[in-house]
Amino acid sequence: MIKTSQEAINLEDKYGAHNYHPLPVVLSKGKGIYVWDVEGNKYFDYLSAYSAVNQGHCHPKIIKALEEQGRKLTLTSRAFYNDVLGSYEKYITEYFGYDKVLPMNTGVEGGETANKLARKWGYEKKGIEENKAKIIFAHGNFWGRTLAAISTSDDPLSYKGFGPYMPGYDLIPYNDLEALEEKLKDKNVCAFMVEPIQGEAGVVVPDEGYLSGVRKLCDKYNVLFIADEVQTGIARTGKMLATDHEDAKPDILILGKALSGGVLPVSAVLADDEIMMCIKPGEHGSTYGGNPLSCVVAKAALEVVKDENLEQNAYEMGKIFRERLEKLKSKSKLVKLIRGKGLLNAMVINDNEDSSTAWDICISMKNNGLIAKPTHGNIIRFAPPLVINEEEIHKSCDIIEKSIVDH
Ligand code: IF1
Repeated sequence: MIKTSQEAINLEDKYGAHNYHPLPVVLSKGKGIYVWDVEGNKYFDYLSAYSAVNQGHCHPKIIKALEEQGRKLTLTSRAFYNDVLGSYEKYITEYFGYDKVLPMNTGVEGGETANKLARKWGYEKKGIEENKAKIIFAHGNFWGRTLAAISTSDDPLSYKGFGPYMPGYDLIPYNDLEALEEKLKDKNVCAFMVEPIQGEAGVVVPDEGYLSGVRKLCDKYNVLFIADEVQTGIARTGKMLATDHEDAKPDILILGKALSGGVLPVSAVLADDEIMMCIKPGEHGSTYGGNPLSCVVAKAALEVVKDENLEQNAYEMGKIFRERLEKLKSKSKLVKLIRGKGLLNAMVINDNEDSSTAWDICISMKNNGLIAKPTHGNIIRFAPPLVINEEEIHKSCDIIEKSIVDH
């Protein structure tokens, strides 16, 4: 049994690969918007496991689904039918308005699945010559850690030392419709895959009209619009999907993270038959994808989002949160910029990506009872669970303010 935080840190340090550099806090309990460390200190969780815990930690309805199904049947593989997959598929396709869903586990597998679907569609429907299909991405994209995902990355931290890279990808600037149109003229392009708000890049919000512009250009050139809503989806930005803010329904929608409310790795790729039926039995899959446990958990997690009106709450609380941070910005020289939508927000601290200021502020915030994570050395992401209320927003903003003003 772990008795102190230091004990747990020492174990991870000695026996775990050093592929992360966590904030020095060891969590042992979570409920709603709060987490507790081994010593019993309570924190506002302003990371929400990178937006996986939109419904709040250990949501009773989701945990109930987990427990009940866990006693009944957890995994069959897709070699056999199971009695919950079909009703989950009906539920999620109606929920998001697509003909079909392909269930996977992690977000990056969702991205891989979308890439494979787009290539297959490119060959079968668009008539691209075998092995010539291209998929366009934006600079600053992040969609996971597999070899395909790092092959589209322009962040050396992600790709350097892991080559050779997957061919068939091309990059353009984010938020640039002209550059996109130039690329889409190439007949070998089958898809443009993009995050509606770039998460890892530091919560980069494109101009209004960008997403609907992407939709129009993809229509014009017969190219699939793939939206990576792994981080932005499921009410995080104040709409069910970030693409719902505009007239920009993607051809292929990728969901992950909060699809299970932080309980299990559950991802999903949604598309209409014209695209989804391009993949035939045996051509794609996963041992755990579509397992009964994940299906009931995901259904419960989606129900919670509707039952508790998390879209509306994220929208309203996000507004109050940004107003508070804007006030703080006018008081503090450290804060350069506040940006975001709904409850996916970021604060840019200074212009120096190599500085330790954001890290130091995160340490102060932790000491004052709120945990968040710096990204790129000079940006702090703020993404609490969407069940947060107004009083709690103000309390947590007091902590953020104190930590920055004291700095
Ligand atoms: C890590 C950031 C978040 C994602 C989008 C797909 C995936 C992700 C838009 C892949 C994953 C992660 C993974 C996590 C850090 C993280 C992250 F810091 F890099 F920027 F969320 F904000 N599409 N995002 O953001 O999903 O396979 O991980 O389930 O440490 O890699 P996954």
